[in-house]
Amino acid sequence: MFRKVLVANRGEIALRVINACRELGVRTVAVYSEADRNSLHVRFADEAICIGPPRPTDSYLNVPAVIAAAEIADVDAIHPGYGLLSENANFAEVCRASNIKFIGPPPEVTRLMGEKEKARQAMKQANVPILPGSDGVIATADEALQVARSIGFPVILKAKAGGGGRGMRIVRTAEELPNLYHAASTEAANAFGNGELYMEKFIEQPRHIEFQVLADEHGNVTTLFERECSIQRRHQKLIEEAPSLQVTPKMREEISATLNRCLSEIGYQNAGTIEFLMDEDRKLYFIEMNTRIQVEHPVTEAITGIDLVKAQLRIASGEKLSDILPPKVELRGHAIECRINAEHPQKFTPSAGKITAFNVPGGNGIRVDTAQYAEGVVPPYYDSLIAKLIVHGKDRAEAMARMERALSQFVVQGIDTSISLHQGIFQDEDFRNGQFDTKFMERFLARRQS
Ligand code: MV4
Repeated sequence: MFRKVLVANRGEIALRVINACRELGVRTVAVYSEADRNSLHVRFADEAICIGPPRPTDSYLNVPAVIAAAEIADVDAIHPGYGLLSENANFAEVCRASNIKFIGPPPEVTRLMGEKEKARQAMKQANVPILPGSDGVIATADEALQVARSIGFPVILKAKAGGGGRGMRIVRTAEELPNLYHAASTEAANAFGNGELYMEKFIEQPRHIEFQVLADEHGNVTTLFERECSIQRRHQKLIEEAPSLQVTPKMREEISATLNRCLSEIGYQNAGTIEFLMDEDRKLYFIEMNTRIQVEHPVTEAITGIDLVKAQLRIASGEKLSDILPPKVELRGHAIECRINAEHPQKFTPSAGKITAFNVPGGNGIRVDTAQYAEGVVPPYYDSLIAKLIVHGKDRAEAMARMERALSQFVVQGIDTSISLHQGIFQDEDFRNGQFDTKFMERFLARRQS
């Protein structure tokens, strides 16, 4: 196992990684911006190094500053958490060149999955179901029209270098295609420095379902069930649960077997998530892969009993999955996560400032991942996630009752939070019945307005 790990992140995930290291007897080095001087990830790490001014580009995203801190502290490895540098293949390459283990997949694999159309073709090769679409990128609006006619409208144009919803356009008719093609390409060029597009059949009201995988450095891959992440607004997930009510044991087994084979062939390593869309016929189609630990990983931890961050550390230090996991991983009960954001519950405007009161719920089946505390400060420079409330129960009904109880005991004063929004969602009949897709929040908010 590593002697010392630098945690290249902030907030709850930095603390989550520090906790896993501590329990494995690994020393930790926090890095922090000037705005995070009093953060818990700084307080609970063995060492802490300030790497720059508050803005992420000046600190957490500053590769030379992070590497310098790693050299000065003499660490063996860097854990990138999620977001920030976690899916930056160049950063992973700099780590490799500096003899520092990057806790994640090799840079070549990160780069492959970052090129969304290449990832799509790689999955297709391995029999993972994909949507009808282009074979590779589309060079011109004319070619786009040909592909669209062959697969049938509506279609969606996506940026090859994109992901997370940017540089996408839904195209419903041939007439509007040329303009939307150029708009998507320009937006992608500005956002990602690459205007190349590909095309897929557009699914109107998909569910977002993703599978968690772990892969060791000896070619072994295990899929650890799925998460249902359809409750989102503007590509920001609000609630995640595991398992999905829509995925049958047979579907789960088939997808898992295919993914295990596919990722072993690709040479995948460490934790990863494979995102699927589910259509009205409950068929699953691969859309993209995330090569990092995700925000919502605790719901998988709850139903499997596996500590995914410890598994990441053990995999990166060369251990085999067979030594990390129990002989058979059973799916136990049901877990739900609410993302508690520092934002207005109706207007969704970010809310920075000092927290004046903070009471975290506890008790049976409750987990709270947060780096916040009473008298703590939410700086305006970073994403608005301040806590994750995760519940586990014997079934979805018990998990829901637990979540409602926990939400009612979660007190945050001094800033706005999404707690009351979550309470509203948990009273919604469609949500309670599991009748939702990625359009749920739009309908829910429209209903609330009137
Ligand atoms: C789609 C789609 C419908 N059809 N692709 C949005 C983010 C990116 N990861 C993929 N996204 C979508 N791709 C096809 N072929 C609808 C979405 C989409 C979406 C997907 C998952 C969760 C929320 C979403 C919200 C709007 C659109």
